[in-house]
Amino acid sequence: MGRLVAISNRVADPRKAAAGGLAVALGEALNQTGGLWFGWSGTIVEGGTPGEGDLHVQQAGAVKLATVDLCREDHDSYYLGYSNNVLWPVFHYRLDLAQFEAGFIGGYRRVNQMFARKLLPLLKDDDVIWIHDYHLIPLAAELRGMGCRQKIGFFLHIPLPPPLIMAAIPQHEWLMRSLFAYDLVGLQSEADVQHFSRYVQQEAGAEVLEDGRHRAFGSTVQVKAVPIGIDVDEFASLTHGREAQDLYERMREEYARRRLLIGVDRLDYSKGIPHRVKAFRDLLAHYPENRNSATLIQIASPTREDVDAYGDIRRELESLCGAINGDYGELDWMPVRYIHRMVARKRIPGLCRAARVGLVTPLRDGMNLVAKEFIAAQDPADPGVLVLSRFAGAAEQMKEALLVNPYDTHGTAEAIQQALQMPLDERRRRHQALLAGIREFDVHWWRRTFLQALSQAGAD
Ligand code: GDG
Repeated sequence: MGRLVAISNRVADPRKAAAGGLAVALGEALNQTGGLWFGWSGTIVEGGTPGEGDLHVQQAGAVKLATVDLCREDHDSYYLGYSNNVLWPVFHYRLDLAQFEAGFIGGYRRVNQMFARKLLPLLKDDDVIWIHDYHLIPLAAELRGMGCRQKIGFFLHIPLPPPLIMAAIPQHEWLMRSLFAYDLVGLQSEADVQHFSRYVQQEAGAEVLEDGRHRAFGSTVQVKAVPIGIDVDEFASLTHGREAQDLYERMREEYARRRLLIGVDRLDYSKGIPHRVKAFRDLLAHYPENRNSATLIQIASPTREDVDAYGDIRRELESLCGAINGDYGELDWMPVRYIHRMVARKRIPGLCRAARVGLVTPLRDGMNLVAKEFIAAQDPADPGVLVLSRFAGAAEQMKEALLVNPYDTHGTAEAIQQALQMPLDERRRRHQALLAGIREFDVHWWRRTFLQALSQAGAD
């Protein structure tokens, strides 16, 4: 196989820790193979020219990083506007939060065109190009228009919604047609593949061929569920690192008489954090034996703070946590510890391992890597229990978790109670099955499976 060229909105030095599922997974994949990683530099140039940006190239171990600056206007329309105020909410089924401003689409197309222009001279004939996520859906079409003939694959890290939700986006047909410029489109779940298939059949009269191939708009694309995984060994080894161990021991000591529940998320409305906190309040209300005992530590790391909806959820969460602590707290016990800061990656496994219950209850999520990290961090002899939303992509694979509907506050509280009461042998049995699953379908499986399918796509 030729060199791997990965393209995503943000690029991170794969030798350093990153927050956010895509950066973590791609960094791990590229670290293995080497190659080129292309994307936005993170720099916003005030007063720059739309559609223009300086290119920076640097070597980071085996990986060459090529990044482009964005001017303020492009950043605001491409990134804040179309990507995060249109595609992110709609793809997470939140039409109520979408802002369909006419000016956004121009910036989105302009930046995708600029990325194609900047990337093209860096490409070699036998490169395999792997484009990631919703910011860059039309990038292959732009590259093809400039004469690029290499294999191009796309992986969508977020859910692909059902046709009638997709159809709310004014440019939905253009977006979906853009996917036909790829040889392979990878999605997180079978449910997402069905949504794609239904959309293209209903809206574009697509013909469904073998192996997930779909023919429409005069071309054929293969669409396949390739659920993303984590590097289980790396995460498990972090668990035994000094930072994780120190934290684990401190937590164990501090919560010796109490039971710890943990949530680790970016503070995003898709993650269902307020719903989770309400379920925890319901637990305290209906199962009083947990008062003065069960403690929820919720890490909600800051993200996209310049998008309005994120300020709203922060305020909602702060007032909810304050109210619960006020209503139920004791002089020596705070029911909820809410931390709105990024926690060092090396410490997260220690926190997960000290917890009796992991709460991963998004309202909608492409996959959710935290669910898998929680399982990887557990002590197999005395593991914690995962309470997982049925609306996370991970639920298709992680059937031995306690699956919940996060909109059902009392139902979620009951599942938490079941997790807190679960006998050791059942905890072990569930953990063993979950661990075997995340080991088999780890991040290396994901990369291999996607790239193998890409190398074969369109070959016949
Ligand atoms: C997208 C999709 C899909 C979180 N807080 C901190 C921190 N994290 C790390 C976690 C985990 C990652 O960030 C989050 O991954 P998720 O998968 O939960 O979610 P998204 O960022 O929304 O990622 C998602 C993913 O792409 C991959 O395809 O699973 O569905 O939405 O690794 O541990 N890391 C550190 N400090 C924190 O405070 N260091």
